[in-house]
Amino acid sequence: MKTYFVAEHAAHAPPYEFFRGERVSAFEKPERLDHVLAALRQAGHPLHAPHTDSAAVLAQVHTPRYLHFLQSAWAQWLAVDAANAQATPFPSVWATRGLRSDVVPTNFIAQLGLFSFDNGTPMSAGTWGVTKASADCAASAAADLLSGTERQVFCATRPPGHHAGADFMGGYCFLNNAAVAAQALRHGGAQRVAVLDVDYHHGNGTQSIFYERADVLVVNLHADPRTDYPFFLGHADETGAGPGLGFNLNVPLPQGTDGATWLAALDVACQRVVAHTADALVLSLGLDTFEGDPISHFGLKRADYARLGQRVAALGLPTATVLEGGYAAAELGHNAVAVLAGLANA
Ligand code: OKP
Ligand code: ZN
Repeated sequence: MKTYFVAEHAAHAPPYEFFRGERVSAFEKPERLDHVLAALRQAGHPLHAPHTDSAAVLAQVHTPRYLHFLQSAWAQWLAVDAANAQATPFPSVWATRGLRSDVVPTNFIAQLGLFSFDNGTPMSAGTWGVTKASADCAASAAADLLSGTERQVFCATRPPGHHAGADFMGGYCFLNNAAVAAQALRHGGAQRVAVLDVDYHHGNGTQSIFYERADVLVVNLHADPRTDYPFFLGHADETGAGPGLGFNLNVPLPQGTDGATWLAALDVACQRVVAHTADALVLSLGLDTFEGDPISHFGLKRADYARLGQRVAALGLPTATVLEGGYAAAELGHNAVAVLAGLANA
């Protein structure tokens, strides 16, 4: 399967995050993708640099002020103090209910809070370049599907994207790669697109970007937000709004869900995708449903990932698959390759 990647992905490498108030090593780290790229090479999947600029589609997915913030963030951080080159910025104040989010503060830490919904999305010097190039991978995959050059494309990218909304970052995500692929498909002529998000965590950003649209169906299979991140979106009663009513499906599952139960839920999700009669599919492929994942609580095994690929391939749709989460780094490449094998073998 044709795959896209960003050679300089390790330039996005915030060293730490917070867990229960303590500094811990970042889970979303370059080694994740190093394992994926090694496994892709070993399995003979060709790796390509992106060939399509996502800028026009990014402007349809994200707000101008948020894109400006992301592009200028590291320079602003250095302007606060040149010694910040060796430090990692975190927000400490958020524009929650009753506070104004329409005025962008000049204070950089306040901007971080305005454009974040958590303190779990640190950046580093190379973050903008790597995230923009990752969005270019998503746009390249969509272009290949539109031209008919490929039926299946995989974006081996990090950081993930599905928690990023039109106007905010969160959950290690800055630009929403799946939304870029879906919007690029629509922009390039696909009439109906479906996004299927199988990451352990609900893809709140993707849901919110397309929530009032009927042309992009969003289906999420994820841990119940009552117990799991992102907590404040992803319930079963969220079915879309306005013209998009009926075009969002959430299938929350309890912690401890095993492969058999998960695959049965995947079948429900796939039936909804079939009913959408989509021209193309975007698969948000999080592999943190794995039994060995250090921050998640489902029990999928390697063999379940081949079944996942086979079930999605049976939809018979041109498919852009984008990598989301998955934090058992040493297993991540093997699990990704298992999905690709299933996708290819429908
Ligand atoms: C991103 B993706 C752990 C706190 C939870 C957020 C998890 C983001 C997952 N210290 N951090 O959906 O895999
Ligand atoms: Zn996840």
